[in-house]
Amino acid sequence: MTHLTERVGDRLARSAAAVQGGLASPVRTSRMAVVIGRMLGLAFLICFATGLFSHYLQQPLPWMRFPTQPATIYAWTQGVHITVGIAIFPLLFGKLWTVYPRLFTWPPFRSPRELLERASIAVLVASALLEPALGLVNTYQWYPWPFSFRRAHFGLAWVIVGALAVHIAVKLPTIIRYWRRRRVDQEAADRIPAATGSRRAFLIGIGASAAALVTLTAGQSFAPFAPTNLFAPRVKGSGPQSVPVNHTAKQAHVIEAATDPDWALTIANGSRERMLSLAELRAMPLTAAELPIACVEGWSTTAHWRGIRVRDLMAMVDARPGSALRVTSLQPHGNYRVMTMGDEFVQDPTTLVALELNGETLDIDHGFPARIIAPGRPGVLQTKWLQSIEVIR
Ligand SMILES: Nc1nc2c(c(=O)[nH]1)N[C@H]1C(S)=C(S)[C@@H](COP(=O)(O)O)O[C@H]1N2
Ligand SMILES: [Mo]
Repeated sequence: MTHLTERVGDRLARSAAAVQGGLASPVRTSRMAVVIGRMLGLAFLICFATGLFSHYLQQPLPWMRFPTQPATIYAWTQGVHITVGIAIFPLLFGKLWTVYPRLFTWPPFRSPRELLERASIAVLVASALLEPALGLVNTYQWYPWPFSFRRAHFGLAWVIVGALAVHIAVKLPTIIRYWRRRRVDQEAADRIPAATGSRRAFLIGIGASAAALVTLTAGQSFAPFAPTNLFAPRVKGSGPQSVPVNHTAKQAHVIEAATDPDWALTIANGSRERMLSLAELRAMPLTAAELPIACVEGWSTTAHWRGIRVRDLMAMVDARPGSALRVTSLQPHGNYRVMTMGDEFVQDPTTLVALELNGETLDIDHGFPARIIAPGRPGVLQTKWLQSIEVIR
């Protein structure tokens, strides 16, 4: 019996070795795995950092304070997040192409260390494939799953970072050994000159795919790329008043409430409450500001806004400086109906209840009669079709 299992084991090991031999290629080297691996590692770290920034802006921990200036800070970090996230695809496929013959190693592990290594790689590969795919689908405004995108994307990000830490720790000797091009490598290349050429071609291929993807999509976030934005879902300068719209007034079921001639904005601080009609708001001193709408989905557009400073409005109900606010939309339901704003944003002199966009009265799809526009915040927090603003602490 033991004899039989040994023979089967031998057979498997030999076939696995044969498969791996057949898949051997000059690009499938440890050096290549390290070269692509460190680019991927950097890309994941950039996405992780910018992703945390975006997540906590939307769901801050009590002690958190955020920069409000430069006003475009979120447009930048989120533009980088989406652009680098898209470039991850060719890097990831290149890396998997380089290392996948190791799938056929037999026996699958020989020591607890190898088991840990392979398990962490399985988790890493699965989550590293799923995470950018979820994000990409999200940029096309398609949410075909029942769970919250942000919570899933956030959770998976920690899984990737954890699995990556284990992977790097386990592979550290290899990483150090192949970090720099080595003499051994050079000698091998001298013997088979074709190998260096094909390795270079492989890397150029990955680089070119990443560059092409970035060139064809980054225009949604970065103006210089706008002329070559062929694939990204959002185009700068499109939409009413030259600003794209995510959810129209019709989709949000607010047309009736937003066009009601008796509409008034409620501002409240405890029992101090005031109602301001559109005419009263228009009669107040208006502040102008150049501010971007920077959607979590990656596109951004800077526009010219005019409206009343939120801090001036709140002073009318004696809100003390340092107050945080709850802003409620006329929208009857939906995730963006209620938004909270920390005091750093309330105090910024460019945080406005906007009445005008690019020199005209707000279009109904941009939040008529009044919307919030604040510097340095994700689009989801730029509440449209305002109903009330209340002090919460
Ligand atoms: N009440 C409400 N406000 C909202 C939304 C919404 O669906 N309802 N969408 C948000 C999102 S996701 C973005 S990106 C911006 C888009 O603003 P725009 O349509 O004026 O470009 O508005 C935000 N404000
Ligand atoms: Mo958005």
